[in-house]
Amino acid sequence: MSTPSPQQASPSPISLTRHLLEEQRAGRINADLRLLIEVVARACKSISIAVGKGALGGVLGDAGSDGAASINVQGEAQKKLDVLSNEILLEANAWGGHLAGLASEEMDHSVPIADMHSDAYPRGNYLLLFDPLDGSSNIDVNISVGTIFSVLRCPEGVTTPGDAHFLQPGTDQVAAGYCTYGPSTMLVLTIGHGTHAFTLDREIGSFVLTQRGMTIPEETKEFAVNMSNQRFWEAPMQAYVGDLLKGREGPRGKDFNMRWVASMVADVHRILTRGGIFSYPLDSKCAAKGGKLRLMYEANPMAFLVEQAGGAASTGRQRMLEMQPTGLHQRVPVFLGSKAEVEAAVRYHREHDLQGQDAG
Ligand code: AFP
Repeated sequence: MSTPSPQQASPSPISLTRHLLEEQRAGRINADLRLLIEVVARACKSISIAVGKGALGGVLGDAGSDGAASINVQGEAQKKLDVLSNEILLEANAWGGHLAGLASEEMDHSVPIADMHSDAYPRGNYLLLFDPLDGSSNIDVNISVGTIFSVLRCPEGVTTPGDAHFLQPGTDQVAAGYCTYGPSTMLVLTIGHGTHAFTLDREIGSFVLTQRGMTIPEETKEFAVNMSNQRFWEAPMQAYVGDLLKGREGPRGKDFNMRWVASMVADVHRILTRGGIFSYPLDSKCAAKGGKLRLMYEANPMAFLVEQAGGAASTGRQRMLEMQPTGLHQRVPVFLGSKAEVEAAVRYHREHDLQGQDAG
C-alpha cells in the first residue's frame, strides 16, 4: 500500500479553537471574545451530552416538584433540561473573566458577574444573552432543540451592568450563534465575518469546521410558519400566505412547500442550509405582548447569522437588527431567511399599511 504524498493527504480538520485563533490573528476578534466563545461552546457540549442521554439521564419532563409546574419569566412551564442548561451556561461563564454580565430567557433579570458568587471572579467587557434550550417543548418527543446566544459589549465605564445596559440594537452584536442538538450537534457562529458551521466530533469532543461561509439562496419555494394560527394573523400576513398557497396559478407563479419543526433553531438551521423563509408573525393571541419570539435571545442573534449568510431579517415593517429594544424579554414578529422572500413578505405589509393610510 502506498503512502499518500503530502499533496494527496486530506487537509487536517479545522477545530473551532484553531478557527477562532486564526480570526484573532487576522484582527477580527480579541483574545477575550475568542475565549468567551470557547466557553459557550464548551457549555453547549455539556448540554449536548445531557440532551443526548434522553430518558436514561432522568432529565426529561417538567421542572418543579410535588406535581406543581415551574413557570419561567415568560409564563411558560420549564422543562428540567431548561433549568439544567441554564445552570450549565451560568456556571461555565461565571469564572472566565470575559464577561461583565449575563442575561437568560429563563431569568427575570440580568446578573452582573460580581453578584454570581461570593468569592469574586474577574470581570470582563462583554455581555452574554442566551436562550439556554430553545424549542424545549420538543424534548420529550426527541425532536431537535438548541441553545441560542448573543454577545454585546458592556458600555464604556459601566462596572455593574443592569438590564438597561443590555438594551442595544442587534447591529451592536459582536458575536452570535446557536448550537443545535439533533442527529448531530452543530454550532453555527458569526463574529460579523460570515456564518460558519462546526460539527461536534463526539469521539474527540471537539467542534470541527464543516461549512465555511454558509450562504442562503436568495430565492426559495419553502416557507415555515405555524399555519394553525392563520385565522389570528393580521391582514397582510393573510394575504401573503394566501398567495403562497395559490402556487403556480397564483400571483407568485410557483408552488411552495411548507415545513414547521416548532423549534426555531432547527427551522433556521434548515434555512441556512437550503434556503426558505421562517416567520412567526404578529397574531391576535400574542399582539398584546408584541409577538411570540424574543428579540434579544432569538430574533437578533438569528438575524445576525442570517444576514451574514446573505439573507434578510425583518419584523415585517423594520430591519430586525435596527430595532431599539425596550425590554430584556421583549417579543417581536419575525420574518427571516431568503432575501427575496423576506422582501416579498415585507412588501405585503408595506402595501397594506399604505392602503390603510390612504383610506384614513
Ligand atoms: P418552546 O421553547 O416553548 O418550545 O418554544 C419554541 C419557540 O420559541 C420557537 O423555538 C419556535 O419556533 C416557536 O416557539 C414554536 O411556536 P409554536 O408552538 O406556536 O408553533
